[in-house]
Amino acid sequence: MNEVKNNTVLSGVQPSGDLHIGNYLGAIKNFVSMQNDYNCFFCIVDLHAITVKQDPNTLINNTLEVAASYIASGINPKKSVIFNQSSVPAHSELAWIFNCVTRMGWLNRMTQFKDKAGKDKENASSGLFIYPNLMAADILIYKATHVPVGNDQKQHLELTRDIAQKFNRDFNCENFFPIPEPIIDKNISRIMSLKDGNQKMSKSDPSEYSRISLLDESDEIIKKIKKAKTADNVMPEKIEKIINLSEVNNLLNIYSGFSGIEKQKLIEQYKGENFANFKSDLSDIIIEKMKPITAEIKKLMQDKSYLLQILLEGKNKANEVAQKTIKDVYDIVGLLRNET
Ligand code: AQP
Repeated sequence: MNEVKNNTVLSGVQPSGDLHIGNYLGAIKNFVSMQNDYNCFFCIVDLHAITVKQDPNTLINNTLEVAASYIASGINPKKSVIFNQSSVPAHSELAWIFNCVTRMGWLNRMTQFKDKAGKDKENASSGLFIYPNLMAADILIYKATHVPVGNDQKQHLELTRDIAQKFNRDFNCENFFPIPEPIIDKNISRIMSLKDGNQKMSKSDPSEYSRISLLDESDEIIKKIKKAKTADNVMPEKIEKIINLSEVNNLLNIYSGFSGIEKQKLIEQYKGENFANFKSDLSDIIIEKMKPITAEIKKLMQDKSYLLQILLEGKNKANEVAQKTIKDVYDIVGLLRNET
């Protein structure tokens, strides 16, 4: 067996709305390349999604849409395990045990809770507060050794490492849980809203014009890029000037993410011009890369029984590993398993 294939990766996407090019460039595109080097578990984290309000009538459809997006983007269900989190109960069982391991002080330091709960902290669900414990369970139930993380998830992965260490120490089971390593790709940029370069592109942003969805057709992409905010004059000559122009910087990141061309080169190409040509070329490159994926997602969404079959196979494979870990955990913690 290939040496690196001894390592396991877990990552997930929330079915909290239509996926966008931020999810694609920041996560899914890279999942595709990881499947050759790691044993990969790609989860659709529906239990995380319900930490904020979801419409029960659309949640299942969104779950299938994430599965379709994974497959259409190139995740191969024969190589990687694709499943939805709630179908493997051991995630929730381990999360409960981690609720009893994690200290309140650790959770109180999590900045994502503060960002997501905002000023109305008293009204946030308790699920949102303990979300990092479930994320730790998602990772450790498969004894994942590596987790791809963007900046926003770094703190949660550090917490996962703390939980693994404390569990191993408290229960005298050195090395039971591996201490997972982050995979941080410096070439991946956070994709920001097309309307505000200081807000991240997000599924739950109420404005459709803030994001390009993986389901958008060419005319919608052209319209959204045309409307995207830029500086009101011309493309600056130097990269240093771009840093303060967050919207221009974001469009350059998107262009670079899809084309593989370095930002510096793009600036040289368009410097001194107004943004019309740049935007038109940017739309072209997004359309070129996304069109086949969009078409495939739509095709797969017409074949729900195929998607359900993939998720069933994924659930069975995931359950096999997760069941073994949870049984060991029950024994380690001293919980009676009254099984025949
Ligand atoms: N704007 C982004 N740029 C780069 N990467 C992004 N990701 C999300 N938004 C961007 C990455 O996509 C993966 C899945 O994210 P998620 O669905 O678990 O949750 P999220 O980060 O909260 O994504 P959204 O789109 O903003 O959803 P909502 O609005 O529901 O909160 C992660 O790897 C994430 O880093």
